Amino acid sequence: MTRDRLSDKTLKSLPSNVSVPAYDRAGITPGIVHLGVGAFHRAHQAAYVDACLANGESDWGIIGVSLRSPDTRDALKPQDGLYTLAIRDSAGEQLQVIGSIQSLLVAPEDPGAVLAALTDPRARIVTLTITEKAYLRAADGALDSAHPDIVHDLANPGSPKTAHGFLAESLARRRVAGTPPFTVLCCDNLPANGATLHRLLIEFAKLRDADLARHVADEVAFPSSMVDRIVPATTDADRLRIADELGLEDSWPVMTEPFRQWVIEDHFPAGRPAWEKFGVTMVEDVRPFEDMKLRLLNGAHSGIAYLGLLSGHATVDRAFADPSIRQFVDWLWAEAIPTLPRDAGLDPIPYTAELAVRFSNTALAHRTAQIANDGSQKLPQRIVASALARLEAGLLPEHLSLVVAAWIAACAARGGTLPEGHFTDPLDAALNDLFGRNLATATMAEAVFDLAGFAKGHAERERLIEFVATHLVHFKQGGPKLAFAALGIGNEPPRLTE
Ligand code: CS2
Repeated sequence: MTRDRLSDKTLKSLPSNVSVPAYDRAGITPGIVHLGVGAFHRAHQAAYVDACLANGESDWGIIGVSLRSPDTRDALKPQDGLYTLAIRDSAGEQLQVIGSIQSLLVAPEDPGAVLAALTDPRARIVTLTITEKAYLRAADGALDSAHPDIVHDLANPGSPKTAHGFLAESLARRRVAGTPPFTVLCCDNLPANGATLHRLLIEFAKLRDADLARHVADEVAFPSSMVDRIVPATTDADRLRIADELGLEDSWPVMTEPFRQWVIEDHFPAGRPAWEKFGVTMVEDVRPFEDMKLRLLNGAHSGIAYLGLLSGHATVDRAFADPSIRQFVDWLWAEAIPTLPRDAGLDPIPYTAELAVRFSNTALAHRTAQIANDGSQKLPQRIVASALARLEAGLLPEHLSLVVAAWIAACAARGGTLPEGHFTDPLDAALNDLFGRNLATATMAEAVFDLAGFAKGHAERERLIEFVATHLVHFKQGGPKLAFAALGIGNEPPRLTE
């Protein structure tokens, strides 16, 4: 059956249980340019902005930019940028059509149009969700200035490919035109994400000209933020179900959970929407929130993903229902919690209790393979940082180090017990090369640490590698069962005899 498409024109035909933008979309002007307009942005920042627009703040419409693929633009353009957000848990599904994305651009097709959007004086904030690997950091954390895309952007400033290239060129043009800089709001899961991007962009600008680097350093604001909402990839079954519920076709609805959180450092010299009216926490220092989220939510997520994959679980809820993995996550949290800053008054106990409920959400079917992607980019801030902090404090990181080993074991299992290409990593070529060399386990662990830059230059690096190598031996000899058993997980409790 062919159905009409969701669009401004068909909005009024939606059933009354679907909420729709409660504002005149034609009256909105673009105030935010978002780089990386994927599902996460559409479930999170775009939904918060939608609430601000409905509250009459009409100058914060979003221009969504894809830095790589045209897929999102192709899906949403015929829908006037509209899409359905499906908020799901065991209680059911609540549908909300989001209207905050006014237009969509595809950078590789027309970098000039992206630069035009970024230099428009009405654009006062640039937000980013481009994933960890798109920040193009070398193993030592500095800008990877030898990366071909960076080399390209330095040689062709008027047609960039990277976020760095777009930000630097548009800030340079705004400066020449006398337009105040926009505020750059990083929304990726990186530690001190604003400060990290600021540092990388200064490094990039220095390679162009020292004056621009000074401008970026002194005059552009980069507040850090912590973003949180679980957003599994949309499936064809989701598309069919949503179309049935809407009575209209939506090419790319987004699935998510009821929970959402956004904590932002309040430093927006060019102005900002009144996000705080809609549940956003504006703070001076995001670090305690960010550490808690990266180490407890994302750290556990990565553990569940790799151990889940190695134990045959395709989704987070199923892996988390596995008693060994469940027990492991509790121990992981117990290891990570003492590494968190204590000065902020945050309480990790109710936080982890809530995480346990979120990870058990069976309506999401969040795939372990989705989270497994890009481990080399994710583990430093999720796992390695807390493991090193424990070692420094004279504490053991037995469970944290198991996640690093599980990542290596899962990477090596692709093409064997896991399908080839089941998940990917920017280091895949080099990792596969290592796995093919039949190295002794300890040598291999060391080589992976070198490759990924884990714990580079840290005094406790060797000790951490020893833990990882020991777990790897267990994975090799007896899979996750033996690795768990060595930690006392999943063993039969001792039987009392009369
Ligand atoms: C996940 C995150 O895919 C992943 O690596 O850990 O995307 C996670 O779902 C979000 O950070 C939750 O806010």
